Amino acid sequence: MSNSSLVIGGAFSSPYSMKMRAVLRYRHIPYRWVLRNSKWDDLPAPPVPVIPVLAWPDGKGGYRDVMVDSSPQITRLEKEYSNRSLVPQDQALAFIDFLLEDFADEWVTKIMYHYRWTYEDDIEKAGQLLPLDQNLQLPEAMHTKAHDFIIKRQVGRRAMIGSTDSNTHILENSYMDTLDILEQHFQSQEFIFGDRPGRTDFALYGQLKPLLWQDPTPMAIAVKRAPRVVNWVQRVDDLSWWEINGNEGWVTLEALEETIVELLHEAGKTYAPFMIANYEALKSGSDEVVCEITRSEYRQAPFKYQAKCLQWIREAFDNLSSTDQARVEECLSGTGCENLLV
Ligand SMILES: N[C@@H](CCC(=O)N[C@@H](CS)C(=O)NCC(=O)O)C(=O)O
Repeated sequence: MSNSSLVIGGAFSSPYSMKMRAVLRYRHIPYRWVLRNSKWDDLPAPPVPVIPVLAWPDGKGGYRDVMVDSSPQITRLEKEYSNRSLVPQDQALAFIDFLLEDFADEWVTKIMYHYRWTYEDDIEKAGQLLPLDQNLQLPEAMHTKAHDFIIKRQVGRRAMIGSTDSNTHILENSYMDTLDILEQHFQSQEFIFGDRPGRTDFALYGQLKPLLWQDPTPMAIAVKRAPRVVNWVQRVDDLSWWEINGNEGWVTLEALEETIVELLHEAGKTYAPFMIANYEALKSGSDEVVCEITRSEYRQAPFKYQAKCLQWIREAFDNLSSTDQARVEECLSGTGCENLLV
């Protein structure tokens, strides 16, 4: 076993694992892929038991450190490797990319979870496939047990993510709107911000891979409604072949495609009110987040990690120069995302 490269421990059906593996592939960073909890998994326990885990070798056959959470993982990789960067040099554009990355990670993930664990065909497919990541030779009786256990646990967590009967139309409408916007975008563009992928591309890919390329209910919708987006997901899975010239290839913020402005509006209608209400609920000690999304009431229990995400966004904005803050404000004005910054 080679212990000289980075190791990523994850699972095939995990959106964030796929996100990070696609980042490593595109960036030409050598890595070893390990299925978490399989016989190849030799990684120490991370601080929080989630995937993907990224582990740095210590040069003596062990690991120097391990970390979780895909956004900070990307940030650390940016510090350690300079080629094929995901972050534009224009700090204001980089901020917009960071914001939309978080929209994908924290909102689109609700849509992903909702479809996978609500409809029978999707539940059944996930229940059959997920246990096999750990062991292809799983004996049949254990496969059945794991299938039942995973389904029970994941369906039981639906409400925690926000996938309830009364929120269903909000999540599903947001899926359709996001597909329509992206389908239109890819009629003239390769990636979200021009001719090279950024953090938003990989975050969207992570959530859209299950939706458009794995789970039957949302996949059937996407093939009819947004075939270009399905094909784009297949591309982003492995962009090691995509040619990059230095720091070139990014759009300028002032010439952002109209479709990306629409995507910001989508985030401003859904993700932004949720993130703000979630933050406020935690601050006031309330046990429920209630907010209005597209004229409907959206409810779920508060989520600590997502309050941290909002804080990171506010810090990133505070760290911009006043010129760049003004450029970001101009870009976000009227989208609903500007409300995140106050
Ligand atoms: N914020 C993390 C999220 C990672 C995460 O939620 N991973 C899920 C699977 S995709 C997980 O490990 N959940 C633990 C569990 O289901 O018990 C990131 O950005 O990577």
